[in-house]
Amino acid sequence: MASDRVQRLLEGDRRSLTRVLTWVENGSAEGRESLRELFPKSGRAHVIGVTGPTGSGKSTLVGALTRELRQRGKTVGIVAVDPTSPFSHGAILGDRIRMQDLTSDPGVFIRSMATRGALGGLSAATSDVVTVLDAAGNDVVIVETVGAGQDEVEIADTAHTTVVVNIPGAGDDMQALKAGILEIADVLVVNKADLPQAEGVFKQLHIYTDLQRQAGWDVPIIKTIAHKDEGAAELADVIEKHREYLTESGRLEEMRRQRAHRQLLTVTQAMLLEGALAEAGDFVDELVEQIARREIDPRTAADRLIAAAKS
Ligand SMILES: Nc1nc2c(ncn2[C@@H]2O[C@H](COP(=O)(O)OP(=O)(O)O)[C@@H](O)[C@H]2O)c(=O)[nH]1
Ligand SMILES: [Mg+2]
Repeated sequence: MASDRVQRLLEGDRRSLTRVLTWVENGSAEGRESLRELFPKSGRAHVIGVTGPTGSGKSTLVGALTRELRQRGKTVGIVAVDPTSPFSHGAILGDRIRMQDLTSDPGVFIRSMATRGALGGLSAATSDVVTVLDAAGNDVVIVETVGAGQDEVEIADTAHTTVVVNIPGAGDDMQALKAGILEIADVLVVNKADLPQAEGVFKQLHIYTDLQRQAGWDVPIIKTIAHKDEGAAELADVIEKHREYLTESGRLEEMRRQRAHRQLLTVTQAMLLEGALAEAGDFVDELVEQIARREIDPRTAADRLIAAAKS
């Protein structure tokens, strides 16, 4: 039963948390039921998105940040939406050893997400997983996404604080800028600051942020050496400052309402579509044929599909 599991999850049972997350990721009936019960208990966690190119050290940095937050007494949930994440597999030995102190810590919960199969797309599934980890009582939820395509922009819709990780010497220092992901950054990180070209990236990012000032918040640029935990404390400090800024400026409230609005519309859209398709059967194929043959326009076809669902 979903509610028994939810009850145990709320009491801190990790196996129940794992089970509920699987339900939620699969979009099952138990998952929906659990989310209904858990949603009112969510909204306390500070959600941090960490994005940037593959290999920039996001997972390593998330590990370093988590260790720092643990020292500050915070509990941490981690969602890795990166199939190559050392949180799931493929870690080189050194990384794996460093991950172990996290995986054995009862104040840390790590979830790797499958990148396929979720109804409503990955971002919807991610935001549900965040809701569950939040309701489970984690003070902070960190979401790691690969900087490829839409994911990193969508993560900015789920996170309160978006951290964009840059690295020196990736062929083109301003790769990230081109991909447009600097625009979503609340905090910029130059990781691998032990490499000689780091200073150049740092300077370029300063020029960029001088041009792109956000009202009320100056995007800080932090140098880190993630595999040595260097810069993690400074990163935790600016994230905390950003959280304070969001709260005090009223931005957080505004964000909550914008997101509630977006969630309502997204879910309504998905449900209407589901409803329209549930009864339609071959009628969909028929309409597709008619549109393809230019016998009817898509809007008329949609009208008929909706009418058929209602009757
Ligand atoms: N030199 C150097 N290597 C790093 C640093 N941070 C991470 N790495 C290494 O970069 C590689 C990719 O790291 P990973 O965290 O998996 O990157 P992700 O793909 O962005 O999650 C690993 O071998 C890390 O050990 C750093 O600050 N300096
Ligand atoms: Mg990773």
